[in-house]
Amino acid sequence: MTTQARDEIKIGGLGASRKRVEDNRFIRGKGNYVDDIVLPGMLHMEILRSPLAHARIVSIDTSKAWAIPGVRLVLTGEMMATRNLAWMPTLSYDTQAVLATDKVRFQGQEVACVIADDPYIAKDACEAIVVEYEALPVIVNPTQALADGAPLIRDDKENQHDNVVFDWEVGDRDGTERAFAQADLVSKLELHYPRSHPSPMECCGSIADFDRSTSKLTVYMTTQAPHIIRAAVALVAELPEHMIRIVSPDLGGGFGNKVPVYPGYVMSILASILLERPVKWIEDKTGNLISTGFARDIYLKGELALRKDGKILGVRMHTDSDHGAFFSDAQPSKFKIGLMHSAFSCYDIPSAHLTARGVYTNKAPGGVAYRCSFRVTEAMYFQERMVQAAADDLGMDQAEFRRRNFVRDDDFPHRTPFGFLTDSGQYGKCLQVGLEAIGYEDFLKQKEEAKSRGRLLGIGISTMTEPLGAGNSREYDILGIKMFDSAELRVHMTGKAILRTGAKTQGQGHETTWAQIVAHELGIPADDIVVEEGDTDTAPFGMGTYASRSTPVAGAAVAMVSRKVRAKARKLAAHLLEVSEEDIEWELGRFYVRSSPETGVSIQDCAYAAYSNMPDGMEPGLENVAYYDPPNLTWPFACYIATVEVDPQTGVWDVLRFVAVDDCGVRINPMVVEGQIMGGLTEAYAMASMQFITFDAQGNCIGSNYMDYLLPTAWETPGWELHEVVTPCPHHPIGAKGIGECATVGGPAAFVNAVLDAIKDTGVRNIDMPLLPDRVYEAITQRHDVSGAPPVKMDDHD
Ligand code: MCN
Ligand code: CUN
Repeated sequence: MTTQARDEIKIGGLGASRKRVEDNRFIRGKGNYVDDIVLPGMLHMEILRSPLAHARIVSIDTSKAWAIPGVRLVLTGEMMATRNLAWMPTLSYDTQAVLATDKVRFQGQEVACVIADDPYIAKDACEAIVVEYEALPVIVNPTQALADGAPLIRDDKENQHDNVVFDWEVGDRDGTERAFAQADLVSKLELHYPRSHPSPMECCGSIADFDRSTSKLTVYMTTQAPHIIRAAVALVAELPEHMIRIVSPDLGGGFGNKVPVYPGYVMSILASILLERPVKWIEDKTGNLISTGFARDIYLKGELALRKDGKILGVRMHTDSDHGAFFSDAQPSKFKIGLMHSAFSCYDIPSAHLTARGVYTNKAPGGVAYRCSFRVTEAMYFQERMVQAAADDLGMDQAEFRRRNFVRDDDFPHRTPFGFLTDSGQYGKCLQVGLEAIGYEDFLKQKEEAKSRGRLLGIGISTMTEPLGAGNSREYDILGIKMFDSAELRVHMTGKAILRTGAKTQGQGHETTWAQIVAHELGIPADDIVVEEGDTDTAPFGMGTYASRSTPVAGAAVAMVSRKVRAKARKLAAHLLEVSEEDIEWELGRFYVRSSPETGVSIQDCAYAAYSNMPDGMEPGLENVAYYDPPNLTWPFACYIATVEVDPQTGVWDVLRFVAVDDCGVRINPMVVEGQIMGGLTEAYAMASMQFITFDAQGNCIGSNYMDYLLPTAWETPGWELHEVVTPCPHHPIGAKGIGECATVGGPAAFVNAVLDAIKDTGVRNIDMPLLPDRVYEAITQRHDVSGAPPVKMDDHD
């Protein structure tokens, strides 16, 4: 029989490198970002921030600000307190000041805000506010935070008598101890993963619009999780949930920065309620860089118990994480240090133990994810740095060492040393593809040969599997709200459709790729499907987009809702073809009679029938909604290999080649996936080579602008050579795994391992990121490890 099925690639289905439909408006300058939205009668809000990192507020005099013509409202912490809004809950069961009342606890903290007729008046009025501070001793790292007699940062909290946020542990302490007792060799490493900032091009902002006549509050805002915000506003501000509409329009990147709830959002909402006018707040770049969503800033200590033949017997890890003044990590409730314990998941290790301690410091709240599924970036960096150090300590080839310890292809499902369940992968194959692509053996020869002429070449490998796609509602929740997601599909009479999900694209291309899943399931051309996300009045409930959870969770819901619609279409087809449903077969885009394959109807015919010719008793219309609770996380795998040359005279290093082998299961849109990988690798390169955000001893943030905090441009970014392996996810309806963060997670270790490999003869075990030339030069010439821990090169570490 000749099939009449639609050609899947032609209709933009699974596997089509369809051009991104959202780019039609972006490249024409027709995007609709929060700052593009102008409402009648709109006022503007600006924030006054603290210049000091730790100080008692003696007084705030706002009289001069009020006197400026055009000023409508000046808010201080004291006024917020009368509404019980001076403090707000964080996503990690802590509290965070909306506007400071008693003390300021980091430089850049919100102290007051002004709402005025235009942003310039508001800014001038902020400068007219006089705040008297009494400076307090400042804490900028865990050592200082934990020292005897350290000043108490969170004296606002009852029962908080030190600067410890949490003490947490996971794994098998006794079993791990036994493993270490049996070891031939113990390999140790200590390092600091520096603070970094997601720094999307678009900063944060909101427009709150409270309408007294309808009691409806509409907020346009930069958020990756609009439904969570709606729930937070309902619960914290005690407004009725059905009267709150959160709209997240086009986002100019998120990268994790737009997950938390920021004081600016809250203040614009209160101001709009008080003034009954729309109030717009748009953060500037420095405000964004010094006060919002930092990531990392964690000290890691690790040990691997090794057998002479290269087998890893056990792993021990300790982390000290710097959370800044408020513990506002966005992460599943159960896990204090995110999914740090996903470390070593791709290796077959009998036992592992992790202790984690979090501390408060006088820095902006840190620890939100930046392109990492809750601390996974730190976990994998640490893992791959330790693996390389261990291979060196054993005198074993680093590729061979990994191969010996990988979980084997036939060993799934596999329980990881910390208790996760991984379900699929071809780790050895990915590594092999990578080694062949880079020409491993040849490079090793070339390296030896170069060495004889005084040139330093190095090769660094990073292999990892990471948990993407929270959740499964049994184990994952945020503030008690279970982690699942949803999709709603409405097929119109002519076979065109609209799809809405609970996720929210920030640049990942959901408008393009979700339509491809529907095309795959229903045979409706992707161009006939419009995708909408981010409006809580229309989108079904979802937990939003982060942790690369959209494809694993919302994407699965898209497949499932399409299948529900197909099931109904089948009934319509049976009716149209006048046969019973059991006699009907499906091929892409078409139902036909099994005994007579030429006799069939298209999905579009069924759609029309749903509105014009449904069988007696059938509910009209062709639409449905699906809520999807994934059985497990998805576990993509990646192998990244960098080759570098280090200049011993200057410490400058160049990337010679970079090979990436990614296995994210079935790829919905290969071009979009490659875009995700290239962008992620560029961010990885930035962290490894140049990005530097730190604090001096007074808590001044160094890196508060793009002159100090560097973003790589096309000029300095290496070329990426991409390869793929496909191991379908066994539980995802279309076999896809997440990809959005893999390259940022796995990339940094490849660069750092390569530079350390190049200077291996110095005996240096670690240089902290970023590997600035002066640090590399210091390592080469002084032959010691180089720490980048802030405050850098100051003698106040004690
Ligand atoms: N995709 C695919 N096939 C797969 C997996 C994914 O075609 N097997 C496609 C998806 O359809 C989607 C994109 O790749 O269009 C990313 O999918 P996914 O891995 O599900 O990640 P999310 O959509 O959940 O995006 C979140 C992730 C995170 S957490 C950060 S941080 C990040 C990232 O995506 N922020 C980004 N990539 C970003 N890319 C841009 N441009 N901007 C950001 O802010
Ligand atoms: Cu981890 S940053 Mo992304 O999860 O939004």
